[in-house]
Amino acid sequence: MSGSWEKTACILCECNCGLEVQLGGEGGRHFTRIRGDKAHPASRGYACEKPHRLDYYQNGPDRITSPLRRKPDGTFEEIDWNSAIREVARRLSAVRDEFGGDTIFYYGGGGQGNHLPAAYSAATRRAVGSRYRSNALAQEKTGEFWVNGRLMGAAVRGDFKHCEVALFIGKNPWQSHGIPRARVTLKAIAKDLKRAMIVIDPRRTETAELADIHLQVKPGTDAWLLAALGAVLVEENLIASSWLEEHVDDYEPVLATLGEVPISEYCEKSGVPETLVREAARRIGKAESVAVFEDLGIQMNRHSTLSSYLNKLLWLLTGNFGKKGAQYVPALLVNLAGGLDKIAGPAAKDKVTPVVGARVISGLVPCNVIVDEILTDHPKRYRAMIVETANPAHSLADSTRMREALSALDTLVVIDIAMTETARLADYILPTPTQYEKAEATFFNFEFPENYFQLRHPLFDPPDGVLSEPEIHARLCEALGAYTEEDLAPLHAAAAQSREAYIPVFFGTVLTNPKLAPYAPVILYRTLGPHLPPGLAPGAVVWGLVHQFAAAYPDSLRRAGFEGKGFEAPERLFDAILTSPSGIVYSVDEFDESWKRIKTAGGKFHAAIPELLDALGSLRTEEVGTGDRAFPFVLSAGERRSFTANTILRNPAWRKKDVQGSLRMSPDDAAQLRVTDGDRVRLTTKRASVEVPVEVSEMMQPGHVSLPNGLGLDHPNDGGERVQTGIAPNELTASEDRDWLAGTPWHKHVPARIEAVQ
Ligand SMILES: Nc1nc2c(c(=O)[nH]1)N[C@H]1C(S)=C(S)[C@@H](COP(=O)(O)OP(=O)(O)OC[C@H]3O[C@@H](n4cnc5c(=O)[nH]c(N)nc54)[C@H](O)[C@@H]3O)O[C@H]1N2
Ligand SMILES: Nc1nc2c(c(=O)[nH]1)N[C@H]1C(S)=C(S)[C@@H](COP(=O)(O)OP(=O)(O)OC[C@H]3O[C@@H](n4cnc5c(=O)[nH]c(N)nc54)[C@H](O)[C@@H]3O)O[C@H]1N2
Ligand code: SF4
Ligand SMILES: [Mo]
Repeated sequence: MSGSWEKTACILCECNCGLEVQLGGEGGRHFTRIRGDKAHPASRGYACEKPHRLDYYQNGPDRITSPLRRKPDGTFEEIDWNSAIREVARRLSAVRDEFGGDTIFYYGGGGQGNHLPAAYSAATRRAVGSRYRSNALAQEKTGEFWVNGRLMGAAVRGDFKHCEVALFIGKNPWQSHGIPRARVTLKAIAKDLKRAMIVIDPRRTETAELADIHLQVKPGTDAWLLAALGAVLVEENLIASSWLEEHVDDYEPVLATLGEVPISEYCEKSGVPETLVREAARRIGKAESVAVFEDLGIQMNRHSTLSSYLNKLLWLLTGNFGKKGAQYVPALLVNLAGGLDKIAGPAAKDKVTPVVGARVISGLVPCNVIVDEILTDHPKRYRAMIVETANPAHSLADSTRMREALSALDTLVVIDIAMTETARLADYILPTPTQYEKAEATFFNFEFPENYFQLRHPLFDPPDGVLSEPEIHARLCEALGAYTEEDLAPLHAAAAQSREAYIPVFFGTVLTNPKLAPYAPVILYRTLGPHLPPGLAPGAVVWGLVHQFAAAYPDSLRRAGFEGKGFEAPERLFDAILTSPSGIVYSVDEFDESWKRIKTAGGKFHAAIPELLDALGSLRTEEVGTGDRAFPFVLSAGERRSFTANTILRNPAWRKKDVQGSLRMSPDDAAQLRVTDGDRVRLTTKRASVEVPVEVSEMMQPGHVSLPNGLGLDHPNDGGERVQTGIAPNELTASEDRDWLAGTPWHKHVPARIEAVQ
C-alpha cells in the first residue's frame, strides 16, 4: 500500500490532530511518511514535531503478543486466551463473592487517544460488581470539575479562536497544546494588536515569550495572585454588575470577601509587581471577551481547588460566559466530567472512598489516595485491580508505595500493549493491538461552536496473540455469565436484517431490561459490530452514543446537517462517522447555547462556595515557599517539553534532543552551585535522591527547578540488557502531598534540595 496516504490521528496529546500517513518498510509495518490531515475538522492540517516519531510507538520495544500469567517465582509464562479469560474471571468473581464487588478497583480506560476501552470496560465493571474507579483526570482535573459542578453543574472550555484576551494559568500550550492548532492560534493572538495574551507561570515559557503580560509568579503562590487579581476587579469596579445581577446567584459574599483581600501584600507574596497585576486585571475587566485555560501548573499545586475557583471568578465577575470568545459548554458525545449536575448546589453530598473517606468527584477516586485504599487492613480495602491503558506504577505519586500497593493486591490484571512498569507487577497481562491496529476514537472533543468526532480506521493487522479491548471485555462478561447466547439471539437476527430493524430490538430488549442494560456496550459490539464495515466493529458502542446524543442535543445535530424523522438523524450521523475517516462535525451551536446547559436549579451560576471562601480567608495567615530549610528549592516534577508524551513511547530514541531529560535551573542557582549545562547534580526530596544532568535555563527563576514528564522508563538496549533513561518523576513525589478538597497532587510543588556532584 506504500504510496497511498491513509487517514488517522496523533495519539500523543489530547488534541489528537488528524494525520495522513504512508506505510511501508519491513513487512509494510512501519510509518514511512506522516503529515497533518487538511481534512480533519479541528486540526486542519496542523501537526507539531512529535507525530513524526510515531513509528517508535507502533514498533516499540516491550510489545506483548500473548496473554501472560505470573508464576510463583515472579516470572511470566505465556498462556492461551481461553485460560487467561477463564482464570481472570474466576479470580475476580472469587474476590467479589468473598469481599464484595466494591473491593475490585478499575484504573485507566483511556490514554491520550484511545477512549473506547473506557466505554467497553463499563460492562466488565458491572459484571464484577465494581463500584470504584479512577484515571489520570483524578490527578489533574477533579478539583476544577468540583468547582464547575458547584458553580453551574457543567464543565466549561475557553474560546481561544475568537477571544480578545487569552489567559493561560499554569499552562504552556506552545509545548502541551490542549487547544486546536495551538502554535498557530498563539501566534495569531500575539500578532493582533487588538488582542492580548496573559500568562501566569513561574517560568518564562515559550508561551510567556509571546505574551503581552507575563505574571511570573513565585512557584506555588497562584492563590494569592489570583485573589489579588479578583480583588482589583472589585476595587476598581471592573465587574459586570448588571450581568451578575441577571445571571448569578449569591455573588455578594464573593465581592465582600474579595473586597477584604490586602492587594499589595498578596502581590508581594506572589512575587509579581502590583502595577503589573493591576494592568492585567484592567485588561481582563475591559475586554470584549476573555478565554481562560488553567492547567497542571495550578491543578497539581498547593491550593489547587481554591486556585480553580479564583480563576473561574475572574471570568464570572467579568461576564465572560455564553458569548463569542468567552467560556462555553460544548455539546459532548461522551462527558468525561460526568455527574457534575449532581453536585450543583451546596446541599449535594459527595460520595467518598471506603477507607480514607476522600471525595469521589465525577466518579473518580483521587489518584493520591489509592495507595491508602489498598495498604491497610480495613475490611473494604481494594483487593483486586484492573488497569487498562495506563501506567500507574509510573504516573501516580509515590512510586515506591504504589509498587508496594499493587503488589499487595490479591489480583492485578493489566490490559496494555507493552510490558510497562505496572504490567511487570501484574498477575495477568492481557495484550491488545496498538491504536493503529484497530479502530479507535477519542472523546477529547471539546470544540465549539462546531464539535467533531473521528472514528479512526485500523492501518495495520494486529499480530497473532492479541485481542482488542472490546473483545476482551465481551469475553470477560461472557465468562462471568453476564448474558447468554439466548439473550443475544434476537439482536443477532435483527442486525443481520438491517440497522433499521436492529433499533427497536436493541432499545426494546436491552435498554429496557435491567439485567442486560449494564452490558449494552459489549452487547452492541457482539451483535452490531459484525455488521459494520471491515475493521470497524469496535465502533459499535459509538452507535449507542450517537443515539444518546441525538436525544439530548437534537438542535445541535440538526444544525450540523443531520435531520430526519425518528431515528433518521442519528442513523445518518453514524453512517457519516463510518465513512469519514478524517472525522466529522457532529454538532453546531449558537454562541448562547451554553446557557441552556447550566444545570443549577434556577439556571443561574452559584457564585458563593462557602468551603472555598473560607480557604480564601485562610490565605492571610499562610506562608509562601516550601517552609522547610532542608528543602529550599521548589521542584516541578513533570514539565511538558517538545519530546515528552507521558509514557506512550517507551524507546528513548524517539527524542530528538535531551534524551536524558535535564533538570532545568536558573542561571543564578547554577552559578551558586557552580554547575553548568550537562553537569550532574544530586536532587533530593523527602522520598528519594537521584542524580540528574542540569540545563541552565533563562526560563527558570531562582529557587525553582523543573524535570520533564514521562521519563525514567526502562527498555532493552542494543545488547538486550534493560536500562533506565532519565528520572521517573514520581520516585520523588509523596502521596500525602495533595489538595485537601479534591485530593489532587502537588507534583509541581515538591520541596527539594540540590547539591553539585563532584
Ligand atoms: N509535549 C507534550 N505535550 C503534552 C503532554 C506531554 O506529555 N508532552 N501531555 C498532555 C497532558 S496528559 C496534559 S494533562 C497536558 C498538560 O499541559 P500543561 O499543564 O501545559 O503542562 P506542564 O508543562 O505540566 O505544566 C504547565 C506549566 O505549569 C507551570 N508551573 C509550574 N509551577 C507552577 C506554579 O506554581 N504556578 C503556575 N501558574 N504555573 C506553574 C510550569 O512552569 C509549566 O510551564 O499536556 C498534554 N500535552
Ligand atoms: N509527577 C508527575 N506525574 C504525572 C504528571 C506530571 O505532570 N507529574 N502528569 C500526569 C498526567 S496529566 C497524566 S495524563 C498521566 C498519564 O499517565 P497514565 O494515565 O498512566 O498514561 P500514559 O503514561 O499515557 O500510559 C498509557 C499506557 O497505555 C498503553 N497503551 C498505548 N496504547 C494502548 C492501547 O491501544 N491499548 C491499551 N490497552 N494500552 C495502550 C501504553 O503502553 C501505556 O502503558 O501522568 C500523570 N503523572
Ligand atoms: S499537538 Fe498533540 S495531537 Fe497534535 S500533533 Fe502534536 S502531539 Fe500530536
Ligand atoms: Mo494529563
